[in-house]
Amino acid sequence: MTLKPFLLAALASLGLSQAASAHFQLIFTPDTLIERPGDVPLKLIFWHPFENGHVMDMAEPLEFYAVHRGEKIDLMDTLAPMTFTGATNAGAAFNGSVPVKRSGDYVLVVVPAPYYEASEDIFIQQIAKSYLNRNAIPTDWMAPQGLTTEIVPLNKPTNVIAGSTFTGRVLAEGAPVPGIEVEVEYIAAQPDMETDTATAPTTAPSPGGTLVAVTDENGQFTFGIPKAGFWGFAALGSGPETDFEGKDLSQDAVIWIRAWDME
Ligand SMILES: [Cu+2]
Repeated sequence: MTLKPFLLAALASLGLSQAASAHFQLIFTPDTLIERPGDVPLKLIFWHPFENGHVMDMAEPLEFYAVHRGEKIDLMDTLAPMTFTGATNAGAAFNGSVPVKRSGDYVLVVVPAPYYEASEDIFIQQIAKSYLNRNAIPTDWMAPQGLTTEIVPLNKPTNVIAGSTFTGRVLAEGAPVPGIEVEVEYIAAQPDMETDTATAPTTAPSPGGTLVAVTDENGQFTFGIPKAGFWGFAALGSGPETDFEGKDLSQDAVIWIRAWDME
């Protein structure tokens, strides 16, 4: 959505939610290359971070874990509810953390509870991954994590150069998903780790609406990364589950990558 604030306010006054599109499940921490071993703080937020838009209420996730050197580290015990405040509203979110001790990749995975979107009368479940790395040693990023649906990166997701491209492969139960829409998002307003609020956006969505790529016959898409920062990709309805509690379910796969400027 690229609605102007006055329009958002008008919609809000009608009691409509603004979760129409470009909503993204975040697993956020500002520093993804971990220099010192220790607990790295994480935030789980269901939000529209490109436009600093509507924050949706998250329920407690079904699963939240990291994978390091093929081993699962359960992170559910680290979760604590918090309220995250964006430009237009505040919503239920979670703080958590991951212990990063050894060199290598830490693949972060959240399987949220399905979220009920009243304006569309559907449930949305965005199964999301993001990536941390310590000491530039690659260990896990190339591997699918065996999720119901997921986007497997074909470029190292912790080190994409702005001006290059990112390619991902959308899988459902391990098989490629052709011809599916992938929405593209930028974290223009980074969450402030101390205050649980959105910082001022550094840019805004382009006027043509949501950025979209479509997967080819191998389930792959490519997007040119124009700018350093956090980019997200959401394959809409890529998962095999299509209903929940008698209503339509959009089971989406989300991946977050980190792009850098060449110095
Ligand atoms: Cu939305």
